[in-house]
Amino acid sequence: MDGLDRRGFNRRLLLGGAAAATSLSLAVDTISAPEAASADATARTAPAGGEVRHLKLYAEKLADGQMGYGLEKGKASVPGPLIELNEGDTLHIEFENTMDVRASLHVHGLDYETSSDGTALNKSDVEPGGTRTYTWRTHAPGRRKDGTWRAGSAGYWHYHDHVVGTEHGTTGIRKGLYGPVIVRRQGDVLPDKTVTVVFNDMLINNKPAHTGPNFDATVGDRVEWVVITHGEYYHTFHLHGHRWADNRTGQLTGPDDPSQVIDNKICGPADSFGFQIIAGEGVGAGAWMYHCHVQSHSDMGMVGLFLVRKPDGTIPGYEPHEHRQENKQQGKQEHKPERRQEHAH
Ligand SMILES: [Cu+2]
Repeated sequence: MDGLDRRGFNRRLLLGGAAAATSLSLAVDTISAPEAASADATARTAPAGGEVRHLKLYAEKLADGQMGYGLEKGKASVPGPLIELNEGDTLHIEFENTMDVRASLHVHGLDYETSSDGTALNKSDVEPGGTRTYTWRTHAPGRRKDGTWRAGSAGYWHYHDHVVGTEHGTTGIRKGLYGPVIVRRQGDVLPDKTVTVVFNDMLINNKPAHTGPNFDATVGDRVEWVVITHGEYYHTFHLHGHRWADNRTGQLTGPDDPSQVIDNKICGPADSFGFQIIAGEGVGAGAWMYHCHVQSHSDMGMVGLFLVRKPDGTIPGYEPHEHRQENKQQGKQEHKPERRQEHAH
């Protein structure tokens, strides 16, 4: 865990009921052999859903004027906690609004009644100091009575406020009231860790330009990325040195999976997608950039680092100060070297 994401680790909520992460310690060389996967099928997978779960969630004002969701009072973060479910699960969220303005919780991709819509339209928002239980349901795919196929809930989704500032939550989202949701299908491969990147207007995870966030991993870790966009602009998410499949899981199911393999994807407001990669697979440890590939956006600081370490903890060729200098010369916006240093290890 790097400095910034330590918070993220704490707020990670494993609703899937899976055992603590066991590292998938296949050597990079072994993975590159096509037959290795079937010969050594050790990946952990998601169990069947169907459980009824409960969660307490708070909306809070943060010290810096931003707003966040948190699992405990005083622990709100931007983005809010990762919520993971398995298809078939039901989640009851007791939502407490500790702020002095009305707030709500609105989710994408899941099943909910209008009473859990999180909008003023349906009177499903929450007054200052109030609480409300939102119920999210999920379902597995299956055939309808008329013979057509109904999609399951599995996917990389997200939740956000829908009332702060305007009836669409424009201020709430701008200030940080958003977070990731993952619904897994039975058999989906589970990651060693999950990181969330939210392009929100011209910031990533509401952090100042040029300050990341950075994410840490060790070569061979199975790292899951959730990418979400909010705000006014379209962005293109690009990760250096790694690629993924442009489908529901971001992974190929086998040699005949026709999904396009990509390393760059457009993501407009309220879009979300996710994928898993093996850190440093075929390319090794290093400081790998991720950034919005709209050139003016990356120049203005929509960039962070995927710091992939060797097992001994070192990152070959990575010198944080050089990177900082580059930003200083190229970036027009105010730069905060102290913050950058925080991310450096
Ligand atoms: Cu952009």
